[in-house]
Amino acid sequence: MEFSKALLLDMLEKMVLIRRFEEKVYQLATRGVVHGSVHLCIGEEAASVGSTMPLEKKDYILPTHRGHGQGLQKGADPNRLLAEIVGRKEGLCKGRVGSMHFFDKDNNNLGAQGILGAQFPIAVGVGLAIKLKKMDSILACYFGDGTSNQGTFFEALNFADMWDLPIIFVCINNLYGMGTHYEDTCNIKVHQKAKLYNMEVKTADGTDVKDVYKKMSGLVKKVRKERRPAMIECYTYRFLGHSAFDNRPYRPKEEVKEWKSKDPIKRLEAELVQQGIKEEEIEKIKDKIEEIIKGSEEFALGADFPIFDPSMET
Ligand SMILES: Cc1ncc(C[n+]2csc(CCOP(=O)(O)OP(=O)(O)O)c2C)c(N)n1
Ligand SMILES: [Mg+2]
Repeated sequence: MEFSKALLLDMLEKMVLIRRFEEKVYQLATRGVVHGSVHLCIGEEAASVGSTMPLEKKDYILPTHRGHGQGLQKGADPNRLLAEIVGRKEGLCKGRVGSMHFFDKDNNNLGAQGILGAQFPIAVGVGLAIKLKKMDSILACYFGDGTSNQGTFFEALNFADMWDLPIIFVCINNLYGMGTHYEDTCNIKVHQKAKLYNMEVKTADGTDVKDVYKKMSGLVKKVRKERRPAMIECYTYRFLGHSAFDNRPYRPKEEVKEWKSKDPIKRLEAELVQQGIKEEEIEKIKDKIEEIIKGSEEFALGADFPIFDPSMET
């Protein structure tokens, strides 16, 4: 697959947007401005962008509880997403649900679940609805490595296979479920579980946006045409803790060092420079994102809380 300069720069811009957005959320969370739990995807940007970019607007996603990146890439307005995370009425869901449960109707983002594995029966329902309505859309159902141990995963794989549902199961494998390494929970690799259910399965280097994009694009094309399920497992790493307030003592320093050396943004930047793209061009992208994040912070923190909105009183 050929990657044009324009596409690579677009991928970089999207990844930098997610990184800077998440850093802002982290800063606001540590200042006590974000209420409730918040799960950040810093380090996982290539997996979010590479897997969501090949989808079209008409396609649906069910993101994970760590889903800001997937939501932004599916088209969420950063101003309204940040406003939602800080609980303001200008937020995507009027400030009523916050970080973990936001949905974005305009971009066919059906929202994340706080109960791990609850997205799987929903995915079967959405996939069946797409099929019965004879729509051309497909669904990307995101989940983490830890979530693949839930019984609902196997039920959904079975229904998707039996009923020929157009679902791509997208595993964001960041090695850990909270503080527990995946290998301490299961001897079977996540994608091998899906193989049992007769579907096309791919694995991708989740720190390489091009690899994820290429493999996901192939699956999107196939699932859209053949109306059968598929799965992709993206190997990646979250640089921060499980939630904004986890100091991650359970992770060996060497492991962290190794994965940070594969930082997906630095990796793409290095490749772009090698291809002759000037550093100033990359800096221009970063400056643009800086302005967007500054604007989002002003927008979100300047908005009202829903409780002060008289129109919402009963
Ligand atoms: C049914 C259920 N059990 C436990 C939890 C608590 N919990 C929240 S996130 C999480 C770990 C999820 O790990 P994984 O699926 O790998 O996703 P990641 O957090 O790594 O992105 C756990 C155990 C929950 N929300 N729901
Ligand atoms: Mg995980």
